[in-house]
Amino acid sequence: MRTQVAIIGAGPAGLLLSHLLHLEGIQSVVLESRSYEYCTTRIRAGLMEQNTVDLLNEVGLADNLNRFGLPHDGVQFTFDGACHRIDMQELIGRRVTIYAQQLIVKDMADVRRRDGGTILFEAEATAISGLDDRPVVTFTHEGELKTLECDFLAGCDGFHGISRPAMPEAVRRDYDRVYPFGWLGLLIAAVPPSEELVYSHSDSGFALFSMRSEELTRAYLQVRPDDHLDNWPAERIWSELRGRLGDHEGLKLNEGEILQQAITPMRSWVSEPMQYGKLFLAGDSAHIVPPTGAKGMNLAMADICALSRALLDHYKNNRSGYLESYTKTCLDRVWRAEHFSWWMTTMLHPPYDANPFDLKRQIAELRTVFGSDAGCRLVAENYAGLPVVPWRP
Ligand code: RFL
Ligand code: PHB
Repeated sequence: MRTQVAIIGAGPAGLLLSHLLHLEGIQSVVLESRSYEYCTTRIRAGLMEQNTVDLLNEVGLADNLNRFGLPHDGVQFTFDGACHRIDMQELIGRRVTIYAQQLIVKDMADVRRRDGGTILFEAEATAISGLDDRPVVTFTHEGELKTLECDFLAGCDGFHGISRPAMPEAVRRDYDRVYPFGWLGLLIAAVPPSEELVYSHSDSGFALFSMRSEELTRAYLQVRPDDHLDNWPAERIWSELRGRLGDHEGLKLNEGEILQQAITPMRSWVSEPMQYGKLFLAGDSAHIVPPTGAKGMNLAMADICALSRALLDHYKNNRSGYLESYTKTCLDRVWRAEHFSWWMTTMLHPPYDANPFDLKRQIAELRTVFGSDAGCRLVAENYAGLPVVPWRP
């Protein structure tokens, strides 16, 4: 097989790239190790920045997002017995939207299939060669070993993919921080405590109350990094959710069946550079953020805008400047999101070895930020999303 751009991974990054290239007449093939069913039902992110929503509208991917997405003008933070609301709409004229990652993945995969795009599910890339000149990907599909030749290779294969390790060790540098806590993610058949997201700091740990619909709560509890689901029987989950949300007017914890639960570790991690020869990394294959800032999926799509602009400028205008500056364009924005996600995480999670001074200091920081217009604006600007480069040259 041969194509112009080979894409490994049918997550938000890979599928968006394939669609944008198609809009401008550039061919691609997407290789995805998992099945269509797995990719379109796996529960992960849920919050989209305004930029992401605007982009998906601009490129014809937002029909379901506009019908079923839940736009939020504000977001709430509880700590020290009080609830603070940040009105993003009022402060900066922007907002965020709740729409599940597996649904936007399904929407994008379905649009690619409708448009005759090639996405090979259950096709695992096993080796990469020729990155300096003519890349070749070896993959297994329908029981056979096959090869895909291309002009460019987009490594959209997430943190555990094969693209990043295919770069020579000597050119790469990793920046890493592992946090001393994880998140227990819960999907609950109950009306969410509030119409907006609530981030709750408490002495017994952080909790986040999000949603997937008006009847479906998505909640997260700070847990120890090596914690196990066996340690979290339903009574403990409910008592921690109730305790950490606290008593606030207008916020009501509703109980319901716990439909799904899983523990995720938290880390910050960046690999630099994001390109080598004809290989370009995008999304989680190049960087990871802790979920507290809700940035991962949004960063993946922002990288793709830079990559699509660079590839289109090469194919349409025979120019290479955007390809050469790809890493810098992405990482300038990525590092700011890394900082915001780290900041939200360290500000909102009491460490397990915190002494009374640490807790008082943390509450003072929360009061400094949320008690100030400038602080609220800073949070709003970063939470609703920093500017993204245009996806076309
Ligand atoms: P993905 O989604 O991991 O997709 C990579 C795809 O590559 C495939 N793959 C391969 N295919 C072929 N051959 C191989 N050798 C392959 N190796 C891997 C994989 O099967 C997979 O389908 O990466 P992408 O596209 O970069 O997207 C990144 C996002 O998925 C991720 O950043 C977000 O889910 C992070 N995240 C959140 N991001 C947000 O923007 N807002 C949120 O609210 C948010 N909440 C979250 C999150 C992540 C979470 N977890 C589970 C880590 C909440 C949680 C709990
Ligand atoms: C989610 O709804 O899954 C979600 C929302 C905000 C976050 C993290 C996850 O910061």
